[in-house]
This record gives sequence, C-alpha cells and structure tokens, in this order.
Amino acid sequence: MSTRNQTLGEFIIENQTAFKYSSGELSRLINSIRLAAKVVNHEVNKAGLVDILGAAGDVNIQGENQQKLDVYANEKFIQTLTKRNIVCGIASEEEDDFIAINSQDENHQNKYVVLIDPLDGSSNIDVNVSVGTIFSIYRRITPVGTPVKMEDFLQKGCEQVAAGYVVYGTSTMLVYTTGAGVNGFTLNPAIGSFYLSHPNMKFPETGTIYSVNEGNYLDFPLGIKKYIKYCQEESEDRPYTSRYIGSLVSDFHRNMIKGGIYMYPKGSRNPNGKLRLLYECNPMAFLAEQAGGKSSDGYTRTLDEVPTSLHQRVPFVCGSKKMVEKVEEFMREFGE
Ligand code: P6P
Repeated sequence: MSTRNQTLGEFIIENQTAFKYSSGELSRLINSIRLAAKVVNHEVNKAGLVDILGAAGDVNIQGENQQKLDVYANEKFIQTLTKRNIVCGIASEEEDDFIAINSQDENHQNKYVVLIDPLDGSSNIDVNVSVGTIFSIYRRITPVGTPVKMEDFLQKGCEQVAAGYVVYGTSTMLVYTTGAGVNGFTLNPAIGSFYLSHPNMKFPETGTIYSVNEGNYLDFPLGIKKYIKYCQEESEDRPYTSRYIGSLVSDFHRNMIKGGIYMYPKGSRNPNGKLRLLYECNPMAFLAEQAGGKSSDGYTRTLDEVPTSLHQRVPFVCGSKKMVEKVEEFMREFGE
C-alpha cells in the first residue's frame, strides 16, 4: 500500500510485512542503498565543478586525490553495504571478482548478496547527461554461516528478491521493486529525503519510442533491422520516434513512463551484446516485468537466462510488452 508524499523510509516500513521474507534485513539493505545513493548523488551533481578544479592538478574540491566517479560510486556502495553488515557478498561491474563480506558476526549470518553497476553510463558525466546506479539483490543459496560462493551470484534473474536503479537526472530518483510492483521516489535535495512520487509504475502496453544505437545498424541481426525499418515506415498508426540517450537507466526510465522499447542487440563489435546480464539486464528486466513490460534477448526471457560468469553479456530487448513481442516476431521470422 502506498500513499503519496510518503518518504522512502516510511514506505519500506509500511510494506515490509508484504515481503515474504520480511525479517527487516532487506529493509535495512534498501535503506543502505538509499544512503549510498545520496552520497553518490552529491558527488555526481558537482562533477563539472570538481572536474574544473581537478583540472588544476590531481586534487579535487575536497583536497582528495580526484577519483573517476564510477570508481568513487563503486567504493561508496561497497563501503556502505559492508559497514552496515547486511550482506554476505557483493559483485560489481568495477570489480573483477565478487567480494565476500567477512561478517563481523563470524557466523556469516547475513543472507543477501548484491550485484551492482555503480555508475552506468559514466562517460556521459563529461557532457552533463544523466547517469544511473543499478542494483540486483538475491538470497544466498549456499549455507548461511559459510563464506559466500560464486553460485550465490550466478542465479537466474527470476530468483531476484529485489532490484532497482537510481537515476541522477534533472532530479534524482530511486526506483525499485521487491516483487510487488514498482515504485519511484524522488529526492528532495533540500532535506535529503526521498519521497514517493511515482507509485505503482506501469509500462504502457505499447508505445512509439524506440531506443537503439543506430550507428551499429549494419551489424544488427536481420530481425532487428526489419523491426527498425518497421518503425521507420511512414504510417499514421505508427508515428514512431527514436530516442537514445546512451544511458540505459535514463532510456529505460523514460520508456517506462511514456511507453517504448530499449534494444542493445548483438553485433560484430559486441557478439553477445554489450550489456551485462547480472547487474544491468536482470535488474532492469525484473523491473520491466513487475511494471507489466517484457524483456528478452529477442528469443529467451531475460530472467530465464542461466548465468555462466559474473560479467557475461547478453543481447537485450526490453520495454512495452507489445513492442518487445513485435521484435520477437521479427526475430523468429528473420532471425540473425
Ligand atoms: P553505446 C553505458 O555504457 C551503457 O552500458 C548503457 O547505459 C547505454 O545504454 C549503452 O552502454 C550505450 O552503449 O555502445 O550505444 O555507446
């Protein structure tokens, strides 16, 4: 149940009992992500200033060695999750291997693992385009009380217990699901609180926006090329428009509100696509399905993909249900 202008903290407490594993630990985990998001937001929002000052040398505005923002975001999320002793393991786009959190309680009683893309689209920072953090949460499958193992991270997306993103845009929003719908919270920077601004977010069943990097068109599978031409054909019942920000979280967020589809197909430069299954595609696919949308690689449901490695890439088609189904129709007919 949600009421407008509720704070994120109030919402988490009010909806905790609805979550089948409600032990308070997941609530504390979401709260720690909220805290890290505020810290990263503060840094992202002054990136230009820091860069200007940083250009005078390698010292940033606080007198620290200037760090790349994605390294900074990675460190803040890991620090926050570790310090609060909530998770037993973390995997990140910025880390080659997973991090086993040696719990202060030597019995390793924590039961959740988190996978994150700490700052997706970070190359956009330099040109003042919005970026995002993406997170995915699972219950561990190895015995509680033992150090976390790779199989705790290599779970299918349909096993996620929670997922979400932070979009550092014209306003900063945290959007997440625990499997009971999708809710969006907007940060009021004046007081540092997130407020429920987008309750029960839903993908429109269809839409007129398609998001893809058409610079790779010649490398796309024929089915994708056929779909793009289908969108571009002149027809009054298909007034499509192309919108591609180069930031997955921002394109996804706009498409969820307005209706649309995001595609990152495979191509010669990206034989398996560019996006990572575990901490980009799976969390966004969970959100999409919870919002009534759809997500696949053109054939197989994203959440059914069987992971084989932490940083594996998959082709990604995600958004309004009927638009994804249309792409899948073209892929079945024309394939690769
Ligand atoms: P390209 C950012 O690097 C990212 O992972 C997504 O956020 C974004 O949609 C995509 O890659 C952009 O990739 O190849 O189109 O520049």
